[in-house]
Amino acid sequence: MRTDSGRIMHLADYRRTDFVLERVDLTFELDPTATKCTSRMLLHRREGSPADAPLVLDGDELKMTGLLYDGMPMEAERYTEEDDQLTIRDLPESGSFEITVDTEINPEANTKLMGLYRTGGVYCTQCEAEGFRRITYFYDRPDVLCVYTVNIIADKESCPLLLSNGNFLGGAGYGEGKHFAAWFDPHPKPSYLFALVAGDLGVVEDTFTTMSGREVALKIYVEHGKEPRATYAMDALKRSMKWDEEVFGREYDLDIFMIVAVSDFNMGAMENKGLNVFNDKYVLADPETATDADYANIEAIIAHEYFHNWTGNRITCRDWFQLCLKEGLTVYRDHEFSADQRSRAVKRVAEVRHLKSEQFPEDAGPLAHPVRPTKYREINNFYTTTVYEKGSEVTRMIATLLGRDLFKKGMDLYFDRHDGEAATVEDFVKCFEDASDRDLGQFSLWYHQAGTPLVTASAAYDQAKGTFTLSLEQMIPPTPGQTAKEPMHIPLRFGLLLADGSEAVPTAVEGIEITEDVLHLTERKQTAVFSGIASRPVLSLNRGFSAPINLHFKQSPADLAHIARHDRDLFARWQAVGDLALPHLVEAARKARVGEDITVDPLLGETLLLLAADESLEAAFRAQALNLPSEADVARELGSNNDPDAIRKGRETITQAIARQGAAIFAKLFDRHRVEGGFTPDATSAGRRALRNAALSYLAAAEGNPQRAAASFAHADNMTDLSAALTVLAHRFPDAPETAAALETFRTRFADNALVIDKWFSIQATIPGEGALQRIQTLMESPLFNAANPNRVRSLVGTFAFSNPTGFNRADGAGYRFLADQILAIDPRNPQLAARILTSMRSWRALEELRADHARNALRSISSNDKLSPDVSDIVERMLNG
Ligand code: B3K
Ligand code: ZN
Repeated sequence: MRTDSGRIMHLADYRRTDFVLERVDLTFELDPTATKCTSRMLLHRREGSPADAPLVLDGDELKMTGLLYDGMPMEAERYTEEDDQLTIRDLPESGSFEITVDTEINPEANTKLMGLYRTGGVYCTQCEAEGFRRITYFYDRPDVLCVYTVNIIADKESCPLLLSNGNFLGGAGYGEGKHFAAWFDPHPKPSYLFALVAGDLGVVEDTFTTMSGREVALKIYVEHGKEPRATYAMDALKRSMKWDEEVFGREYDLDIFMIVAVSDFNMGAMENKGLNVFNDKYVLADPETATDADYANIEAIIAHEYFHNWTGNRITCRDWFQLCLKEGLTVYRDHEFSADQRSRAVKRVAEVRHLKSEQFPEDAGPLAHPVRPTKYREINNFYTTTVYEKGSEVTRMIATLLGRDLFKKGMDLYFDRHDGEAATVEDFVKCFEDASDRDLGQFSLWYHQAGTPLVTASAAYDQAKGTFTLSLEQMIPPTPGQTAKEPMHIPLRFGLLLADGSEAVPTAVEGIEITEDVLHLTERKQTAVFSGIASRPVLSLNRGFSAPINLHFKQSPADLAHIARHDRDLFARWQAVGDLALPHLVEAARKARVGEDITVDPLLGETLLLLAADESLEAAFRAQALNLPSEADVARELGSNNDPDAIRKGRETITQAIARQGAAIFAKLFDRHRVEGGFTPDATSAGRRALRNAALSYLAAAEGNPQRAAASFAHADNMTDLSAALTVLAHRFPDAPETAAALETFRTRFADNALVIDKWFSIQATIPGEGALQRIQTLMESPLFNAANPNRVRSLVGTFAFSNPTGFNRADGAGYRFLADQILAIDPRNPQLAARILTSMRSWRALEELRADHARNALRSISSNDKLSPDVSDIVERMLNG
């Protein structure tokens, strides 16, 4: 039976189920190709539901082998199985009854990796969003919560380990070489949080004592032999548990917390109650094979999934439209965690870089949608950077508006009021309104209006009057399905910097509400007058990126340089460098396009180098300051008619100029930031490595030969330095013999380590220029390429399409045609993966005409295929028509 549809789900259509599910007992008899699942559900009709309403359960590609009513076979005329639904009629008006559904599942054949599947000999499940219905007929929706008992029967030898959610009840032999285990999860949960894992895995064990003194067993399961690579993840887990107690007052609530790492997974990880399943990329790390970025990701994702235990699991979503309620909030929590564990400013820079490079393009293109959408066709396509990252920014803005104490009060109220419930965004916002007595009605538009607001600012200083006047105007661009927008409540953190670096304190402000250092822009146009300002200040606006907006504020290069040097907000200093650089990069791209000479204002290099050389700043921050806005940033700033080759050429010219200007400084940075002693993944050492490798990259540009990078590659004793050197070699000197030799050394040294080989593919997939496509096609022929492994496909095809602007957007359109072929090849096997990779074309309308034509044709060639999955079909149609 095929799933979907083309059916569109609307928020406005939400209604509760006609029956209440009291509990479910699941029994699995595992077999690679014929697993038996028996589901016994205890139900009763909901008070007020029509007496003749049938029970309608969801299914997807199911083979039902039995159906019982109160233990007796169900009469054929009482049920129908069609359109992925099981409909049962003539059910009692009152009192509980039991429905038993038997299904047979083929985990081996489940290449969609949704529901129950096998990876590396291990049985595992992925149920969010709608995978449970691929296991059995069920109320597979987040507002149906109940307690689960799970019995697992499996071959003892191949599956010594039998895991599910909750606490372990017991186990025993089962005859014929089999054994069984029983688990009970006392916390009512929706089906998307169900998990089962069975197989033969190694384990790292530890314990955590909670704030009320309960001891929790912690276990991380990995492939045998990989246990030592899971110790960092364990450390991150314990720190997350502690942090959530200290900062949010949240305690863990079961006797055991388990993480299982698998190598075939459609996403990063999954927060199943008490039994998280992870892509092994976000568990396994050691200095030889993981970069500092890998360590930081592991820490963040372990924390994220753990934090879901409260924001997502204890309080879940009423329906999938509310996805940001758990995802945006949990991203905010993991961001705060990482900021506390590392450097807050550096973390904020990384977050904003990510937001601008991923979410802003989504919000500006055909796939734009509100943080809280009102309709969807395929829910898996709404696990987007808008729901996650913009959702997190909206939560951050609530914290900014309310201040630390009231935000905490609102969070506590949310946990108290909605524990054990399936809540909505309105429920969440109400808690902050009640806690603060503030009206968040206008603010809530952030959930409902898509598109990145554009704030235009202009300022004037009147020496005679001692006033500083700031005019602000906001505009929210039209997005698919939303043409007219209301003005929003935009909190802008600010400061008025004086010539000596101190800050002006106005005696009065008129025309705008200010709380502490936050300006509240609430109208379409607003003018603020600050009095008592004795000398001309430099305005530092949107400090800390307090609002996720595009800001157009023409500040002179001298003012930006002043902010870059003096702002007390480190983030603002970084932002000022970017703001200084961006117009240069834009201008350079324009000139490159028409063949004009590109000149570079030395102030840019001076400012950048001043920060880079400032020993009083942390190394990680200095590395970020050296990292010029990306080609994608320039494309976004240009907005339309983009020529990726010209953008690259312009950026490259500026990079070269800075590299030459700062050659001596870079050489010093490179020599002085070698990290001595053994590798540790702490933020300080990571920062030193980042700064040193940033210097290496500029030095390679200045020197124009691969020697230094080749030497760095040869001497590297950790993956961060090794992969950084290899990237410089491959990207800057793709044809040098040194590069070929390094790639070969890397491949042979790590041939057995899939996660490292993914890096080998990614580094080559991002080599810029026309030749990229040919290289990708050759790499796909490599015996190391594996089309069945999502990480591998993402590392080559995904990375090429998302992160190689000149290679992918080749002027002849061959990159798009290649991608279209790949999407059609991946889709039948794994629709979610195909749909995700296809979103790499979300900015196609912003390309110059010829490329845009090629892109449109490629999209049409996908769309004209009549066997598309709903996942790909949803994306391609929105991309063409949105
Ligand atoms: N909640 C999961 C994502 C599920 C994606 C389903 N297509 C992981 C996370 O955000 O924590
Ligand atoms: Zn999440």
